[in-house]
Amino acid sequence: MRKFALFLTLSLCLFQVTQAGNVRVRVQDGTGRSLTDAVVFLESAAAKSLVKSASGSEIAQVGKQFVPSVTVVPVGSLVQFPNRDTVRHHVYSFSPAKTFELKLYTGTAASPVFFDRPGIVVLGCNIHDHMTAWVVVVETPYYGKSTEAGEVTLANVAPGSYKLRAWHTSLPVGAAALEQSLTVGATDTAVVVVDLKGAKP
Ligand SMILES: [Cu+2]
Repeated sequence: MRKFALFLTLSLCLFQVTQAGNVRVRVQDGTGRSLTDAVVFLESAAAKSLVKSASGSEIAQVGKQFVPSVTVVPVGSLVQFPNRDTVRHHVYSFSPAKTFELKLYTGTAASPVFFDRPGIVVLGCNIHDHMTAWVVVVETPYYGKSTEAGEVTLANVAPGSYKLRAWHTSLPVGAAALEQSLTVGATDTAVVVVDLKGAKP
């Protein structure tokens, strides 16, 4: 009986390991230069049903800057906006995906902001015009942000057909994430180069 149970467990592990692929993406501009902090994600109906909200993200205000400047969260996530400066900030967004404001405050804002719709949310500060940051809200568990080398690895992706989408802050204001189709196999690693024409490193 015990042997049987062990066998079952092992088979299940094996099943999980083999039924997922990895997607390695390199994001570059139209001339081949790497794009850092590009947001890359995979969309499909199946991916949408696997979304799990997250609550660990924060966008701090440090030295009159938002840190980090680009955040990607799954839909339904809460984000904290702690102020680590001694000056006050007034964080706001007029974006359709999330309109909100956190009035003049120092220290940790009273409550986190709930990002309940997919899209690109542009943040500003009413007091410091130069402060800007972005929250990309995605309907998928498969997402990431590119490194300095322009690389993102999306691990353990269920096999299937997806829309691979990519977005960078240097795209024209209001631009949606670019998309291309991608099929992910059960065990392989897909290597994709995304050319974000019009973006700048
Ligand atoms: Cu400010």
